[in-house]
Amino acid sequence: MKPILFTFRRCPYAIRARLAVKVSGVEVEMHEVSLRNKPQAMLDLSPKGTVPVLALADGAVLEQSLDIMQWALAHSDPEQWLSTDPDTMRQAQELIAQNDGVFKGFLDRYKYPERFPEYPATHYRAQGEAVLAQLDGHIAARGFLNGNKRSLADMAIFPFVRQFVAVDAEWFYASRYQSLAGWLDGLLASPLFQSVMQK
Ligand SMILES: N[C@@H](CCC(=O)N[C@@H](CS)C(=O)NCC(=O)O)C(=O)O
Repeated sequence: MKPILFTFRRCPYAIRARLAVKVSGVEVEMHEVSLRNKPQAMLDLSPKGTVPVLALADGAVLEQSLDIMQWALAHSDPEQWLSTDPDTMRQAQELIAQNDGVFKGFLDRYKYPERFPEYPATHYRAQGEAVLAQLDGHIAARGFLNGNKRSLADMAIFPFVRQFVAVDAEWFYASRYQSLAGWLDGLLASPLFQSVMQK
């Protein structure tokens, strides 16, 4: 029996999991779910009710996108998204923690300012922009977030930058974050991303 990946096409956490699964070549069965009507089979395996969830043949369940990435790359990591250098991996983990923590918070507020009426959307955009500026600096210096080729940090983070940009693409592409824009465009145009977004 193949592992089952419960996923939602547009979810950035699910996208990062699908990217790692795809690059690894591990075969899984994809189950696209409706977040409004989550399948009972998924909730039985993972009551917290978020995607992605990976159900393995031995009964183990992975309920965090980063764990699914690690699981897939442990099977096969043909592009060496994981580095053998501890400093590089630590830096990747810091960037991802910042993304999943503060940046995701700013992203939610910028995307749904009506839910956070204390400030206008531009306030939340400015908060997120500080993170964009940092990422832009890394990419300007190295080519990618954590080195000179795409690796774990890029693949875990760009689905979230994609969402941030989508709120006001005109603003983003007119901004001074041109290294970040080139990085994002390259990853969005990649056959790997295209393949995991197919309907
Ligand atoms: N920490 C989790 C977060 C996953 C998450 O929050 N996914 C969202 C969709 S992008 C979700 O399933 N939310 C539940 C809902 O909308 O009902 C992970 O890394 O997998």
